[in-house]
Amino acid sequence: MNEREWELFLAPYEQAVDELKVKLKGSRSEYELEGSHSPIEFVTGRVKPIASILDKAKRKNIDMKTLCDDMQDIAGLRMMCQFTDDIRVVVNMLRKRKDIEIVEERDYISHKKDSGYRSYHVVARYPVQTISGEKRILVEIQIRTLAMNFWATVEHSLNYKYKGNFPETIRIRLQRAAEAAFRLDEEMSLIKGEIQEAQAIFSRKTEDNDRY
Ligand code: 0O2
Repeated sequence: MNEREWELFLAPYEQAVDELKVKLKGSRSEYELEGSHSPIEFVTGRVKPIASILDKAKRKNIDMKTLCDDMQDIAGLRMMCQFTDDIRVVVNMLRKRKDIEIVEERDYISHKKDSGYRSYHVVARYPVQTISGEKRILVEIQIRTLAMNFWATVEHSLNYKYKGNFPETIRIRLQRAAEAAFRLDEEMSLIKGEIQEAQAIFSRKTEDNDRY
């Protein structure tokens, strides 16, 4: 594909990411307006860079003709949660949405990857309205805690540096760090009530200050 063809191919993916970011951030605002704990801390999204698409296609032997069906994460959203329990709430919320059709779920929390990676992946079809009609494209939504996200972000950067071939010491340290992140989530879950109470007081105080 030349530059123009890539631009055309990726346009609906850009649109899907932009639209879903607005919608999912909107859900967070709804919780805030209700004054209840938001299971969504923040939402990010990206369209996979062309170089990464080509790289992954080569690595996984994906034909460019079937790219839109065989590569599920060209459009990617991430939903970060404060607590592990929030992930289930977010997934249930996604299951109830009428604007996406879930085609697959991958639970890398109950079944962590060998690397130590933990996250919950939801693959869904999302209809994008284009001038030539509706395009139902695949989006991958990764749901994880802040601690899981910290680990994955750091590991991803190191992966880029070492191209997947980590020296043994780093591989082991990363696995240990993943377990430490998991334990951090467990510890935080044990004082979830306390934290939420404090956050509610803090946000009321901030609102009062904002009035002046
Ligand atoms: P990006 O966009 O740079 O993050 P595969 O790619 O073979 O692992 P597959 O079938 O595409 O697997 O699906 P999977 O594993 O459900 O989702 C792949 C995406 O999950 C990756 O995208 C990462 O975002 C994330 N991921 C999966 N395993 C790991 C891991 O061990 N460490 C980190 N940091 N992230 C992981 P990409 O393709 O790597 O691209």
